[in-house]
Amino acid sequence: MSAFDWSDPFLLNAQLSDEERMIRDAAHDYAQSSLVPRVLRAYAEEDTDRAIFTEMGQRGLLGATLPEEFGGAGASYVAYGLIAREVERVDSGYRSMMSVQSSLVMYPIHAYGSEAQKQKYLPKLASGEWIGCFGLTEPDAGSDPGSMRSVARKVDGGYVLNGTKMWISNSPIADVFVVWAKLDGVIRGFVLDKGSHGLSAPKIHGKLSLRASITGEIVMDNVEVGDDAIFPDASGLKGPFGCLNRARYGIAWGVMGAAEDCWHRARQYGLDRVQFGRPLAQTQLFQKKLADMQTEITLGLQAALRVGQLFDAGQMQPEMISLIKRNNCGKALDIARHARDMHGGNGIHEEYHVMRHAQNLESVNTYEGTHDVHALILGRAQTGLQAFY
Ligand code: TGC
Ligand code: FAD
Repeated sequence: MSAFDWSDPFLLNAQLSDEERMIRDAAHDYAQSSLVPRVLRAYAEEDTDRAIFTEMGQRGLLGATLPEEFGGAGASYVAYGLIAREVERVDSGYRSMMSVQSSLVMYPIHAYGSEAQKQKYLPKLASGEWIGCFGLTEPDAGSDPGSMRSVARKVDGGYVLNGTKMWISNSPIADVFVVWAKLDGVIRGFVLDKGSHGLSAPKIHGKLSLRASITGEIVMDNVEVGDDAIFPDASGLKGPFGCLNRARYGIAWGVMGAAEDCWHRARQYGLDRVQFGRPLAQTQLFQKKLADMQTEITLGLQAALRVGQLFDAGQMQPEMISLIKRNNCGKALDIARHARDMHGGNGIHEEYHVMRHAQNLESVNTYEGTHDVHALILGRAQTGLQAFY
């Protein structure tokens, strides 16, 4: 029997298939060799490098679960989660870029799009040549997307769209815009091309979180599109929610990667830093914090793996994803804040990375359904009573 592995207590690695381990290792190597050297400057200067999309595309990290005929890798949902974990181990913003492209843009085009839409968009999104964004949230419709004001109006040969989307990852550099708007009162999905008359995507400045990932608005001012821009197979809120299920699932894995980075850094710092004549890691309080981190990360990863396996077996239910998205984000944020504290003054410096993770995780705890909104989803599921309004 092998010795206890403090960094993998429940032998997660042994529960993966060879292919999943291979994809995980490819993502790990890419993230460590190409993203780590960039992240401090990108975060400090709020600079999103477009080349990251093509690099990820070359390595099969975009739309990995989609079939190979559309540029995907035909990978399992477990493998997709492992990619998110490795990318977010470096920075949540980089995982954001990857997961918006994969789950919120490529997935709906594949699941709800026409054959022509799939042929036109998916290969270029898979290669990273084109960048996508997903517009659901509006200035007055965040947790309650059903109250959106964006509208589509049917005209001869197409549609005219009006409305404003807010807090949209990737939008200022996007080539492809998946947007949701009401057509005769029913939410429908549209795919718009950059450069369409009346379509703009101003950057949101001044973010103190997710600074390596660009965020903007989407402004639609009488944008005219053809009949071929609507998704034929999505109607109602379950269209966007189908995409969110996938992105939220990836986040549950991703935040555990960020948390692991904080945990490992806190452990090493405690071993290296001597106060009162002994390493900080030799104090009871420090060890208790490390034990809490190890416990929550081990449980969170095991839960994400279980939901991934159910996803791959066709048995995923959205409430399972609410449970792990909520729990893993909350735990990761707590771990990052503790890791910052355990680094003392050094913890506020960029070179120690933990404060950047903590700042990022504030956003991740909020987007894709806030911590409390997922509590209400789970509360509704077990009481049959909806408490949103
Ligand atoms: P509700 O009555 O619950 O549902 C309306 C219709 O949708 C169906 N549905 C789902 N379908 C599939 N998967 C799910 N998870 C689903 N949840 C609901 C439902 O069955 C129903 O279908 P039908 O046929 O009966 O019409 O709708 P509600 O308006 O009461 O919803 C309430 C609530 C709070 C659950 C929901 O609105 C919610 O989840 N709010 C959070 C909003 C959110 O997550 N926004 C995310 C925006 S995208 C983003 O943040 C990207 S960040 C990306 C990054 O950078 O990584
Ligand atoms: P609100 O809904 O106004 O919530 C504010 C507070 O009220 C929260 O604490 C919430 O939990 C609480 N609250 C809300 N309703 C209730 C209730 N019924 N009961 C109790 N408490 C409640 N959206 C996209 O569409 N695409 C994107 O790519 C995207 N990227 C994002 C990137 C970043 C960096 C950020 C910060 C956000 C992004 N979002 C995106 C938007 C994100 O999904 C929303 O911010 C999120 O859904 C919350 O909506 P809100 O900000 O309007 O907050």
